[in-house]
Amino acid sequence: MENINNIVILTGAGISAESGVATFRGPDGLWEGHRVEDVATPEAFARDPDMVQKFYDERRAKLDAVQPNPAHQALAELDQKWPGDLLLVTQNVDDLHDRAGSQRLLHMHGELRSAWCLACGERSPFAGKMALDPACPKCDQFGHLRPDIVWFGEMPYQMERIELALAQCDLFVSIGTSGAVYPAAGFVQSARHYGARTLEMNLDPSEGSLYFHESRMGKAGDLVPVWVEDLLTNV
Ligand code: BV8
Repeated sequence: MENINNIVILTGAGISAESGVATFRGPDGLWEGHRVEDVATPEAFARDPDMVQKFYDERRAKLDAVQPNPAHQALAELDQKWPGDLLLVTQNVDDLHDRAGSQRLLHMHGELRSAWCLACGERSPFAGKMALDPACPKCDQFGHLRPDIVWFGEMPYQMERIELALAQCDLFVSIGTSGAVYPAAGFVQSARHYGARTLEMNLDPSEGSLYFHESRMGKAGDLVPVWVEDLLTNV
């Protein structure tokens, strides 16, 4: 790929599927047996905080049983070796990119291993069960912690940094996402608007496939290491 300097990579649940993390649009369309609006909205948290806390406590606990896969590892290698600008934007709240070693990484929808205290406003690394109403690691007040997760209707994190990177990238790559949720689903159109080349790697065609210059269908664990090796060969 000729004169590619700045790269933006967007990942979704599909990149963690081979690690055993459930994707969203399961066959029943439910999120692990829950309606999205019952667990991933500020209204749901106000209505039934205990159920929402338990939903995220379960997903947080499952992280201990999963490992980064070759797709996560290949992106971490690219992060270490790519001389140009690179930003890995993930919609995933799991910590598999982090554990694979990716540094130029941004969790636009938050992280399961982080707590947000609504009393002092601080965010802190968090392990364990938030349903037990633990104290805030920063202000020691009890019962004010919420999952540090971007719910529907809430503004994703670091949108300015993402939009700046999209405006300056030569290559936009989307991996393992259905393109169903905005503003992430609109990034490919923004990147194209600024003249970037766009590549999709996904198991199935996504809602945004028509916007990509190239779509490679298959498993991320197979496609991503080959793509990274090819890119680094030409560095
Ligand atoms: C907002 C955290 C104001 C929670 C999440 C415009 C049009 C229509 C609607 C909207 C719009 N703008 C805003 C909206 C509303 C809403 C939205 O998009 N609704 C949808 C449902 C229509 N968006 C919002 O509310 C957003 N906030 O808009 O604020 C604003 C306005 C302007 C600018 C900024 C802000 C906030 C959305 C974030 C919600 N939180 N996650 C949690 O995790 O519990 S979203 C969550 O769902 C994920 O993070 C992800 O974003 C999405 C799931 O999608 P995917 O990750 O793609 O997963 P999915 O299962 O769908 O697909 C998996 C794919 O992988 C499939 O394609 C499959 O083929 C593939 N695959 C499977 N296995 C593999 C594989 N690929 C490769 N290899 C494999 N092995």
